[in-house]
Amino acid sequence: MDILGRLGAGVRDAATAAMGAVHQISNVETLRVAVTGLSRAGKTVFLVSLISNLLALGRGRDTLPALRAKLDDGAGRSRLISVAIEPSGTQLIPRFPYEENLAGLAGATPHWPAFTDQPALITLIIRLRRRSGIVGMVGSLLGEREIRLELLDYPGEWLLDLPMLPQGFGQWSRETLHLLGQPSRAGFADEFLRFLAAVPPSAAADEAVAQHGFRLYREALRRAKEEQGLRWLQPGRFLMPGPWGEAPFMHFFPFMGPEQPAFGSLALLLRDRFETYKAEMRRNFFEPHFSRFNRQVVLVDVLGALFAGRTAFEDSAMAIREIAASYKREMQGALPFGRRIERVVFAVTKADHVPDQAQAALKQALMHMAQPADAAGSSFANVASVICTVSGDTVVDGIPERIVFGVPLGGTARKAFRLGTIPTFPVHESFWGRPYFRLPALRPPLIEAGEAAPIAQSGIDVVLAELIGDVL
Ligand SMILES: Nc1nc2c(ncn2[C@@H]2O[C@H](COP(=O)(O)OP(=O)(O)O)[C@@H](O)[C@H]2O)c(=O)[nH]1
Ligand SMILES: [Mg+2]
Repeated sequence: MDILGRLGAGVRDAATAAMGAVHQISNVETLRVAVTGLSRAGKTVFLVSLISNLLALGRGRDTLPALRAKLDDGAGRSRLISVAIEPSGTQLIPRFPYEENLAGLAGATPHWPAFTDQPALITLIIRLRRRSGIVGMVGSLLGEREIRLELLDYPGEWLLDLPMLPQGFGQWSRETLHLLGQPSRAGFADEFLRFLAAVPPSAAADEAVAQHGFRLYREALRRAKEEQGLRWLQPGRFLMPGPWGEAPFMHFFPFMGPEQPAFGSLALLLRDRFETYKAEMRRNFFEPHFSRFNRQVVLVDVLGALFAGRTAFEDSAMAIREIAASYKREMQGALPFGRRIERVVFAVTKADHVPDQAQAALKQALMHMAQPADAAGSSFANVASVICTVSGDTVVDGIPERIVFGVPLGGTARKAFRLGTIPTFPVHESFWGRPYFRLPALRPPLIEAGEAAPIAQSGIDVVLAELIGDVL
């Protein structure tokens, strides 16, 4: 922009002379997009499909109409020249294993990507012609543009630590213990709560006690997640340690000690560890992350949460709402991490689990979950990264119903799937009366390996258009 501005002011000769330099400075831009979501939200699958479809677009296969529209040159032709994966070079973060994940999905017995809590990065190089007419001759002098699209996959659980940053140990402990006492969680934390009751507030610092308490507390978090589908579980790194693993400073737990803990007390040790944990998260994750990745995609498994029952849904909604609220604060410049977040797209994943006619209700459910995200710059989309079903009609008890058909994972025969209706919000009491179930894992359709054909998806083009359409 600066360079174009100066050229516009009439420094034409200088422009011609400095063509080489200008080309280098202005023709390569880097866009940094972070893809996040709680575990199993569909991040890995989303990225594989996004890359597959972008590479295909570069070869002239248009499966991304909303994005293609942003690339139009005004005369019906695409300005896109090519899309390629950038060699990793000296990248510090592990590379996102695109080829391996695609090979798994495209195998004779297709399988979904393996679970990982490690962040992974991959960069695409998008080459395109400039818009004609906007900068006219100068534009053609400047030549092609090259956009480096950095794509990062990282666990959304870590964002759950953002609200902890301004809290002191006392406040965090009080709120966390209050939550643990709620009927929805009490059963999972019994052993931890019994342990707590036996530790006097003024107990002396003892490594064995600190470690034991940490393990019991973490076990309560793990059980709440696995057995009840809860997601509002702090600290985020306890269940998703990521590349840093477990270290002594993490061996703390919520604890109500004296206001001013004495030197050498357990309360002081736990408080110091809590503060170190926050400082670590800030230094190793929040600061590098938010100062770099200013465009974010938050994937939400709305259906998984909705059909896991009221407690699981409300807890997931709370987690997503907290994430949305911290993005909003970041966008308004209230978080001290440097560069502002410019765009956030919230997307419901696995939208192929419900028929075409239920898509609007699904999006409403997402918007309800991500309520505080109404700041300018946030948008919402429905995504099926890998379409595993087809919509069709059936008759149940004499009443016609629109449902989806797909193959359950591990099976071969096509089956009808009826998840039931998506409720409107606020959810009517009667909705929660039905039995809970886990979203069935579906078999991915047969996918051609290599570069032959893009993965069949829906909605990825809308996400991309919202996310990067403004700079294409
Ligand atoms: N039917 C369907 N299932 C999906 C889709 N995306 C993800 N899944 C399912 O969700 C699981 C978790 O996805 P994954 O990308 O590994 O989640 P991550 O933990 O957020 O990286 C996969 O193993 C699939 O079973 C989709 O577009 N359609
Ligand atoms: Mg993953």
